[in-house]
Amino acid sequence: MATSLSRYLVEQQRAKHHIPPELRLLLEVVARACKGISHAVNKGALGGVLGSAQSENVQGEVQKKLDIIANEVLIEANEWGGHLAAMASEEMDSIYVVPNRYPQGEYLLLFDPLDGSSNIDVNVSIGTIFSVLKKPESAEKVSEADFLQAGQAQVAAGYCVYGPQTTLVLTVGDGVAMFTLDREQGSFVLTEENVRIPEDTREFAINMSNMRHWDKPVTDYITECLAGKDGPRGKDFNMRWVASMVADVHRILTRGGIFMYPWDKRDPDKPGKLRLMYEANPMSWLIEQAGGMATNGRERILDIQPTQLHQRVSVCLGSKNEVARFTAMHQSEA
Ligand code: AHM
Ligand code: MG
Repeated sequence: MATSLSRYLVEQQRAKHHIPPELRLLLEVVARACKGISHAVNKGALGGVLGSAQSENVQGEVQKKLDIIANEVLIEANEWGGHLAAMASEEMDSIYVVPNRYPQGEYLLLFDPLDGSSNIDVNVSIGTIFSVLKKPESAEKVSEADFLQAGQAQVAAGYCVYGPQTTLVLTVGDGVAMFTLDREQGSFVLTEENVRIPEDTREFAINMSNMRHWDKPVTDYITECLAGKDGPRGKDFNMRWVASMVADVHRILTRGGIFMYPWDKRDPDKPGKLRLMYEANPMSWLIEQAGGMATNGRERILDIQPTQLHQRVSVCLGSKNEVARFTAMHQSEA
């Protein structure tokens, strides 16, 4: 018989003692919210959810209607359960503290409600990314500072990709599991366990249009890949770029590859495009749990001590040997 997400989580709690009951319930609620978002995404133009919301988020990016809908679905689903103290989102300037009328729990939830916003209106895969932290014990009144924990402190992380199928991918520190949404049953069903990323790959993902702005180690690495069989790598590479991190990471977890969104000279004071706490950290933990590697070119992403909720970071993640090579090329430059 197929294993549902609920059963998988109960096993993680009871038999494996990986998660306490409160975290299990929290993850069930996140999954339920993802089902709701999947439903809205599926309706598309019929649900009147496409297009711009005529507003900007804290990072100055124009919000799409679905960015805001997904954010609301996640907040409304999670605020009353009693498991959370506060939430943080790409779409909110500051943290959302659970209102006084509900009990406050011990966990902090961070999310990018709808990643890959530029793909919403063109019917290409998008997704929700989430990360769960424990509220520090000393904290009485929860504050933004409580969220500033390195990625290695995460107690759960995952994403839900809304593509040809809706797939929820999760880690609680016991490997990576994938669940496919069965729309007839209305539940997520375990379809892949112990996901492993091949250590080698011939497929890279980077936005090549930024090439003239890259730092030398990035240019050197990609130049080697492009030289293919005739170059120092002695093999041909293929390229993919969906422009939805969830979809690119999902491909890498499924068949290997390397994904890069490095710092570049367009905006030299910005450390990168992607956000550390609700994009890079959860994805990096998933990748490491599947045997891959994730760095900012110089250090392990999960070791970075955040100083700001919305801080950005350079990202390189995926098949171990390629990420190691990319990172070594940066280190030899230093
Ligand atoms: P978003 O969270 O506003 O959607 O931005 C993040 C997305 C990633 O999913 C993707 O890897 C990247 O931005 C694509 O950026 P670009 O359009 O510069 O290629
Ligand atoms: Mg995003």
